[in-house]
Amino acid sequence: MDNMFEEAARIYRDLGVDVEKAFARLNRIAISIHCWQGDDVMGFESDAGLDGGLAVTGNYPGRARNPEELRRDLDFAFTLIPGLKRVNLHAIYADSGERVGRDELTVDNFSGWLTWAKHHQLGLDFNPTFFSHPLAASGFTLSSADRKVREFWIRHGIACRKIGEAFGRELNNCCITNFWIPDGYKDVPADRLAPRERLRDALDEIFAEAIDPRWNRDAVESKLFGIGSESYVVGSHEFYYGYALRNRKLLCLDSGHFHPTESIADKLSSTLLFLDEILLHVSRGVRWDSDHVVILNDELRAIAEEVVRYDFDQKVHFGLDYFDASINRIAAWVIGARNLSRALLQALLEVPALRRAEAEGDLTARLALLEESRTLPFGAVWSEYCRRHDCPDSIEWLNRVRQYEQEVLNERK
Ligand code: RNT
Ligand code: ZN
Repeated sequence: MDNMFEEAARIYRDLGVDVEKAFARLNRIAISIHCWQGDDVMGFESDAGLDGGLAVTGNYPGRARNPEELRRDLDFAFTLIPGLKRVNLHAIYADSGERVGRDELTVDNFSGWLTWAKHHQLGLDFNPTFFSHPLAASGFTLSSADRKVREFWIRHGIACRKIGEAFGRELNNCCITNFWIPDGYKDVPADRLAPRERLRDALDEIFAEAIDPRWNRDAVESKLFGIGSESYVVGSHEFYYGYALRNRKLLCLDSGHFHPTESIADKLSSTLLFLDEILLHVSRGVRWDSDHVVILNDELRAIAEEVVRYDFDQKVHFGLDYFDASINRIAAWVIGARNLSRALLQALLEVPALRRAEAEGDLTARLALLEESRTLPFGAVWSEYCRRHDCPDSIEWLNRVRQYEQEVLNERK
């Protein structure tokens, strides 16, 4: 412990904040790291490009090309990210067993990941992949008017829940299986209802079998629009909020999937009055892109504050979801994950006087305290948290990434 930390802890203590308690609580909040930042959402299934309205721009060298490289990169990134981590996989990252169609995947196709996760004591989360596939080329999957197409994707959804269940059971750590589909229209639809009815019915089929919630829980993710689905997205927010409520699913809120000034932080205190749990895809929208690397901005801080203030730690699951190929991909993981962790720690250090002022109706003091607390010695506390997790406590981490880039990434030609 250095003097700066001790002094900082004293300053917080005088304001009624227990730094050790904040550390202990942060240690229990897991961040699910999205494997797809490591390879530009390519997966290992085929060389076909990414679609579904998702686009990764940039051609920074060193993309992971196979499971071994991806896991090695994750292993390395994890040494630079303090705190509890999980790993979020997509169905296109199958790494073992016989090559089968997506509708026939089983946990055997993920045994490499499972062995790795066991070895590192990591929880796994999962996602069916409803894009980058010939049967998604029409732009419609679960809501397709073509029964054959729909049924293929229903089988895929069912297969993925079983994989999630097996992950949960094998790792003794509940897997969250998240459903996002790209379905929508570029231009003004003449029928908004029928695709939504088909999607509802398809989801009902996928979720028909009850799975022990100790091992797998399902989440559904909405989106406002995508590239090529600017006018209409079947799985809108209202659609999935309604679906999740009625069917007791997790609602997945992606911070890039709403109107630019709309905050998902504000949605937690409403939706969690009625839903049991929420999955967050922590991301950053910039104009038409929903997936920029997460920075420590007001939105991120607000999300963390809302979770921490009402003790939603067990009800809200944190996952990252962004992809950037214009900078070092490992640095992108590290920057986003450290920022989420930082935002959580900041929220945990909120001075109690802030809420007290509001409760007493002193809105002047509320604003004054809010602004004064921005310059409290947070940096020293964050550094200490990193040190306790054997992580670099400063920009030093970037030197390690540079070295890894030279020794490992630049060899991938
Ligand atoms: C797409 C959704 C979805 C994907 C991942 C790859 O807009 O955010 O979560 O980013 O499944
Ligand atoms: Zn998402």
